[in-house]
Amino acid sequence: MAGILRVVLGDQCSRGLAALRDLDPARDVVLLAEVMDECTYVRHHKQKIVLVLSAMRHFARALEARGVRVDYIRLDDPGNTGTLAGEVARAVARHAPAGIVCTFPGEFRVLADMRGWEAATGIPVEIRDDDRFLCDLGWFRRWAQGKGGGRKQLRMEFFYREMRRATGLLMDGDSPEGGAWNYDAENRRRLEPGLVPPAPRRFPPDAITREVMALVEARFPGHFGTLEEFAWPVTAQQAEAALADFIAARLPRFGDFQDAMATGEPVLFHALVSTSMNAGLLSPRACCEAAEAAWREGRAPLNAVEGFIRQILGWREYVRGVYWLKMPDYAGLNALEATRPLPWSWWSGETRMNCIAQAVRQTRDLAYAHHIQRLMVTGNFALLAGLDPAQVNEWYLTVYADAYEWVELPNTHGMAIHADGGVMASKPYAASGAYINRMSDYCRSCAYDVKQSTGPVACPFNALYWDFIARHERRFANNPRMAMPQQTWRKMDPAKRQALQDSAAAFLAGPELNPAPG
Ligand code: FAD
Ligand code: DLZ
Ligand code: SF4
Repeated sequence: MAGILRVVLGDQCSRGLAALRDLDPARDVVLLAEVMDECTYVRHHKQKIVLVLSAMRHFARALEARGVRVDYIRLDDPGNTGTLAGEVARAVARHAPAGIVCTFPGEFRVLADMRGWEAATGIPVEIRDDDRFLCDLGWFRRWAQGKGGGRKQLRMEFFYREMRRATGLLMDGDSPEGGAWNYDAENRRRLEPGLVPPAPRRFPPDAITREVMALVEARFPGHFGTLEEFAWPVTAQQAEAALADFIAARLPRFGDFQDAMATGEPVLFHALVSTSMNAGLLSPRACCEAAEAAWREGRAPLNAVEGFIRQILGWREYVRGVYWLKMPDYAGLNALEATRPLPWSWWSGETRMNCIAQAVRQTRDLAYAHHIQRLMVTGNFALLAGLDPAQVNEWYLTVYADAYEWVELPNTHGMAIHADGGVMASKPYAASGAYINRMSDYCRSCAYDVKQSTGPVACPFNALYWDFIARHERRFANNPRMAMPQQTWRKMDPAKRQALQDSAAAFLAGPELNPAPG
């Protein structure tokens, strides 16, 4: 062939992918390989495997329809080596290319593998920057280092403002539209009774997806999750339709109810675009531009549009920057010395804590939970109960259809459980049951009483919260953002403090924390 072998990974199903640019259809071959290693490096939720393999199969078809030669390896093809490196080596033997071109991957593990391909095959390997993101990693590194040679703490809010300036999104010259950078203060409403969020558009499985579903049920029967409700976009066209549905139906109220949680409402006014963006089916810029256009045309208010753009232009880019800046050491940090094993209820959904049960069951059925469920329900519980960061990270990487390490790890390890000691957030997002009660209706049908702090029926979050403050008193002594709860704790009656710590200890030793079934 003596053309180029262009390797495309499962989360790189993007028409404008760097590795596909300058493709010569007469000489080049695109390799897409379904491999066991990528399906099992964590025991992914069944919906995530279906989503990725189906997206790959659809993408291959779309390339072929444009006259591109695709070498597509199916999971059950005879001779499949089960690894990306193995499939690249086999493809080199088949096609004898002059070179290999690929795109910077989303996980450190895969980058390390890719860097070995040249030595393994004897063919030059070019790893191109992944320019599907709005922030270049080199730019982020320079920003993080700071102009004066070292910023003490990275802060998303400052990064976000730079990104607004750099992209011109929601800008009026040099100033932010509306006069403020951030309208979060307006975005904290609880779902009002009688307000029913519009049902999001679903994308029922076509023949290709159904074939992958059968494969996944047969090959990964023990993986977490169900497939019955699979309705994720698996093509760029579907992903664009999902975005359009969000912009028209849910964006106008996205801001108001961004932090709300409600029984039987897994999506509320959220966008459901992370799976598509992360798999490469939808561009982050297109999401931001569609939201901005809705505001300019009077179809959505500024607090909603700014909030949505901040999540993508700010948080999504920021966590990727932090991941590549801090890896590989980042994953091993355990600043709060947490060691407790993950409770079995995080797999079974069988717990008397209604908020956790809601989050886990919907995660099992949809491979989705929205941000506040991930952060303030399961994340907060993991933080307060001192769950082992490695197990918590693996759980989040396993159970969500949008989970790839570059985005999952900083959110879990940093934002939710503070295992990174404050790289991502200046204080831990620790909260008692009162927060969950304020933002949801979960407590109304819970076996525990959110108003009680001690005793067997007290909401576990309450005693755990104070126990967390007490346990880490010394660590956060100089953190001004933790001064208030620490003062309250110190001023508390010693008998009350003891009762709270006894309650927390009893709960932590009880059946809810059982790490095994039964
Ligand atoms: P919306 O709420 O509608 O937000 C719009 C978009 O903004 C999202 O699609 C997403 O691309 C982006 N976004 C919002 N918040 C974040 C954030 N903190 N980091 C990165 N992007 C963000 N997101 C993932 O894509 N993959 C993950 O594996 C993941 N793991 C998480 C783990 C924890 C503990 C927490 C607290 C958050 C995690 N997030 C993750 C971020 C966020 O929860 C999801 O992006 C969001 O819930 C996806 O649903 P949506 O598309 O409906 O988002
Ligand atoms: C997530 C995933 C899965 C389940 N399967 C494959 C696969 O069979 N082949 C492939 O190329 N990619 C797959 N992926 C996506 C990769 O895991 C992803 O590219 C890396 O985690 C880097 O983000
Ligand atoms: Fe969760 Fe506590 Fe409310 Fe129950 S009472 S739903 S455990 S916050």
